[in-house]
Amino acid sequence: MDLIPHVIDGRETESRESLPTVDPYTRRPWARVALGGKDEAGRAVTAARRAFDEGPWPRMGFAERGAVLHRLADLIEANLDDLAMADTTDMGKPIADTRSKDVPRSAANFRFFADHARLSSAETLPMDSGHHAYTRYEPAGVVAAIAPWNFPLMLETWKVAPALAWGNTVVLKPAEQTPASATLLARLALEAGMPPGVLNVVHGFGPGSVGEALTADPRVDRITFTGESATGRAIAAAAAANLTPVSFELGGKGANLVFADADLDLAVSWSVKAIFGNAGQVCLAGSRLFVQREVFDPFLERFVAAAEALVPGDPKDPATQLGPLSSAEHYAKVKGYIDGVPGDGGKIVTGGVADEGLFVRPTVVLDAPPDARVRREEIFGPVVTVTPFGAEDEAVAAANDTRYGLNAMVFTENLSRAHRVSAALRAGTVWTNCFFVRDLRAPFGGAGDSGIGREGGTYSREFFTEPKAAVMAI
Ligand code: TXE
Repeated sequence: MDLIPHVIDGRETESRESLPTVDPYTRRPWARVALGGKDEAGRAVTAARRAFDEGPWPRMGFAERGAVLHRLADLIEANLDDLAMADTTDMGKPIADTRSKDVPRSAANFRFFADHARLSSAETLPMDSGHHAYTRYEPAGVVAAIAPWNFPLMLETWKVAPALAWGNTVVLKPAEQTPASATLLARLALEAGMPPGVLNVVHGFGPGSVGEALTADPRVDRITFTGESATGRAIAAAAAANLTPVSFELGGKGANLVFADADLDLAVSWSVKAIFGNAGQVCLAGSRLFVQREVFDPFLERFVAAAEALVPGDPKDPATQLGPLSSAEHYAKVKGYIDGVPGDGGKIVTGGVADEGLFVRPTVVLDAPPDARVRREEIFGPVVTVTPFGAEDEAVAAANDTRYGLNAMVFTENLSRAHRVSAALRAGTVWTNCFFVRDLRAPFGGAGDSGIGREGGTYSREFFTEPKAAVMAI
């Protein structure tokens, strides 16, 4: 079986131990991954530190660095099949999605941030005192990027691309469940001409291992993390010892408001994608659906029909729309939520765990009271609660009744309502009549338990640089 190595200081490296990485569809190991620990994490930080303190990367011009990042994007596109298959095999995501979304968006991340860094201007401030001040955006240093398993390559590149574009060096720790594409990415980065030590990949676990070692290392200048809110708290505690700045994208419990004046076809089609895409394993999932009473019945009927029509199957088959959940542990967690629905007062109208493998059918829950676990906690599976509402302010209050504040969706044909409700919702992103559409210049992140900080465009620049004020007497 193939071994997926670390990439440290430009070299592929193994560890004494290795771990099988399991294909959740076949439920069999398909490769082994080098299992790093604190030693490997320390060596990777040393390499990244040296590449930053002594190497050419932070000292290159934006155009030269950008050219390497564009070459890397070219190579990602040229290797689309391998990268897509790596993520699909590791986590069970349909190949149609990895081919059309995850991998192309990963290439786009490098292109966007390379160009954004090169074209960014900085302030010049003429002062009444006869001085002027100007801003320099200097790379922060060594970035630890800790990634989750639900969009492996896409979320890794979302962190790595801006960090590299602004001249930092990186140690990337992919999720232990989905290691393969990160090693492929590091190989392609070297092929693109990135100097050794600029992008390092270390495989291993979080607590007590690679993840914890990276977050506690005083030689790390920035920590960017996507994952569970509880993990965010542990990382924040580790980072506090060194006052290392953190950027966190954590859990979500997205509200999706369908008003009676919505285009129902559009609302049904996006609402299905919003909760059942990637088998609901999306922080942005529209897992709390609120539908205005006047259209509740027709909406529900069409929504349930569309959910039941999704094609489950082998994620490697291009026709598959719904893969298995990403791991046996995660399946057990989602099953636990579904099993708890009746006891919490809810009613399952369609779905439930399937008879085979790690599949969960699109699951629609009615009558879940506001305090039911399915309505409060991030399930991270294809499970949605549907609740009727009367007036607009009732919908907004219900949507905002959550610790999370990552995103929300609004379906209405009324322009004033769209603006009003977008303003009233406590969420980092509000989509009207669409879902998952991104402009990489826009802020991305969440309020409350959904995270700390924003990334995207100038927001990424703020995080991955040390802005300096240079003040001149004229
Ligand atoms: O996440 P973790 P898991 C949610 C989702 C899911 C749950 C658990 O609800 O069911 O989180 O998933 C590393 N120091 N989301 O266990 O633990 C870990 O090795 C440093 C939401 O996969 O947060 C992995 O690389 N690192 C979500 C990464 O953190 C640590 C995406 C994520 O793992 C660490 C994924 C530590 N102490 C899951 N502990 C989203 N918001 O998109 C763990 N890690």
